[in-house]
Amino acid sequence: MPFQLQSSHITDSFWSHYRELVRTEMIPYQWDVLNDNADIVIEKERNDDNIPSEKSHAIENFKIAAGLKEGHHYGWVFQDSDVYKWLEAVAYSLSIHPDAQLQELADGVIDLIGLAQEQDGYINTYFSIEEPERRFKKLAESHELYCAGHFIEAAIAYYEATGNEKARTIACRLADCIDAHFGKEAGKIQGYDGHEEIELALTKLYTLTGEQRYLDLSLYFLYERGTDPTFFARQRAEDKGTTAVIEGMSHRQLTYYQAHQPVLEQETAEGHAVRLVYLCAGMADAAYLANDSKMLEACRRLWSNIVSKRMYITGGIGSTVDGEAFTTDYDLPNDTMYCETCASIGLIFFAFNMLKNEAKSQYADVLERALYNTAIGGMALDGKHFFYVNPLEVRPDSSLHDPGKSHVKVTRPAWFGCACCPPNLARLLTSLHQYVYTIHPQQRAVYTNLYVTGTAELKLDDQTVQLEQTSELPWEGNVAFQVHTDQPIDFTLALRIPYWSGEPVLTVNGESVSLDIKDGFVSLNRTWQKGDQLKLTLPMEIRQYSAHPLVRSDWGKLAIGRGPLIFCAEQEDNGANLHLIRVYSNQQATYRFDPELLGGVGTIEWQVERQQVGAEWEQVLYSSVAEPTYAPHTLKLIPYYSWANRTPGEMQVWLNKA
Ligand code: FUB
Ligand code: ZN
Repeated sequence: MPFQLQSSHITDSFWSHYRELVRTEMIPYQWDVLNDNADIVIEKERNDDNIPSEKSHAIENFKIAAGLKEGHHYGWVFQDSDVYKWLEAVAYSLSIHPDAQLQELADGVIDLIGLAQEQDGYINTYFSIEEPERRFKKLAESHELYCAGHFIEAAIAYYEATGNEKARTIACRLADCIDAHFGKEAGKIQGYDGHEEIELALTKLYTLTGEQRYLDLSLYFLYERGTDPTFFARQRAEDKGTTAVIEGMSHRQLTYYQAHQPVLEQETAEGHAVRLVYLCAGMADAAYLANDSKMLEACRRLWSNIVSKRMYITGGIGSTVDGEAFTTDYDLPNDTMYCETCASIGLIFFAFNMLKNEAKSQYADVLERALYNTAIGGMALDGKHFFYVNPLEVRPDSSLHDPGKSHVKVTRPAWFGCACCPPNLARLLTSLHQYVYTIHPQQRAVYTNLYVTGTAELKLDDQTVQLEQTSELPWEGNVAFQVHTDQPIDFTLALRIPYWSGEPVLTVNGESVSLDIKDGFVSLNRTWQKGDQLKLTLPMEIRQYSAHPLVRSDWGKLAIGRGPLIFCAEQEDNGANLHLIRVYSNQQATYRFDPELLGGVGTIEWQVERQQVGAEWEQVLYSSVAEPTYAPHTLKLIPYYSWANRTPGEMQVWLNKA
């Protein structure tokens, strides 16, 4: 019984603004950066002499690999992926907003990549230019399949947006090359890339082409991972290269690569956070496509460990800079954490692929949390400055003087030596329409994951139904739907009741409906008529959140949220030394939308207290006699995503409780 989501469009003012920013600012800006034409300072993501940060050189690398120019590769071994993610963002943007000039430019990039592709389908500018003999010989570091995965994703998006056959052909030839070299069969490499990505790209390629071997190859990589603990070590021992592919990686434990155990046995989220969530996104999609219940169970286990023990309230993940990694349960330091933008984007991919498997609102809740807080917090309001690391607490002086905090930036740099995050944001924002709904055809149900104004076309049997959604999120919780159908039609429209909502109210054609909430969704199974109208009110209250008592960094503190947004205090509004502020949880806070501030944001004001630092502390570091004194203070909070867009200063999400 056909039941498909044919298309989804966003017209929402909050999100259209971001998508326009990508189209008008980020895409042209990033193109300039990739071509070394932007007059910017590229920053190292942390103090580390090995980080190549003079220029991007990413397009130049392709020109050299294609034989159009002479020279050497510059940048990280995975520099190609910056171009691929940009291209993917262009693809989605073209599907929203056709632009012949941009398409011509992107067609040219596809041609260039085609020229850089080797006879057997292989593409990687570093290995093609510098060390062809080392191809696939140092997979722990080489990122060859990671880059391939990013190209495949970009090519699929570009083919779908523009019909460019060449993109699809290059992608299939690349996947075929990988298929020819990896697998269980004798003579093939029995191993996998140190950085997951190819797995989730191959499931997408299978979905596009229907070629079973692409799904099989994805499953091969997933199941092979962690089965032979000697694989990376053997490759390292056999490697004849005289230089490291990436300096300083040889000491990494297998957990860093999620290669310490077969994935079905992994109980906790370990290692490099982006790798883990890309792995999980691939596992969840493969589980869905192959109907693999064991794989799904493994996804559920890892999901549960992340969201119940290792995720920040902002949807950030990765507690340490060392290995950009998870640490242990409840270890969530606010000022030394990593919370890489890409990691939250990967968490969104994981959440969405879980929603394909099972309609449980917890996945959409986390997707929304990561999206509205860490993901968009990863970029400045101008679309041209980015965070790699997203702290929940900063003190500019410490970032400057403490080498252990060199990764915790106080302002967003224009670009990074390792520029994985900025184009990742561009592709996420331009593809956001894909995350709004999921379809469960067996149930004839469409599930609403996100409340975003826009339309969706559903194909039901031979009929097309248009779902028109109007939403006031993230500022107010008023949502409405109108069903446009020529004929009456049966299907289920399921609506998520978010964790942050007060008592929800639902009416259909003005009549109130009792809410039977299952797995966080209310399902309306009925015969829909032309013009049926539905109104959902999700009261947005100011919420005070506490962390699990074992999260030491948050003990005795609370964080404020309203709707999907987490709020924070900035020095600009509250003065320096934010740690001196203490809040009374029984004190009323007030919410107000300020159209003039930071492009228009909700603000929260709260009467609190601030400890005074008097003369008794002059030249005194410790005292057994000084009694703290407090003065009233009006605390002003802004949405976390909008921090660091004014004068650089302190910021704090978790506030001390009185
Ligand atoms: O290794 C490729 C990308 O660079 C990772 O996903 C990011 O964490 C950064 O290390
Ligand atoms: Zn990144």
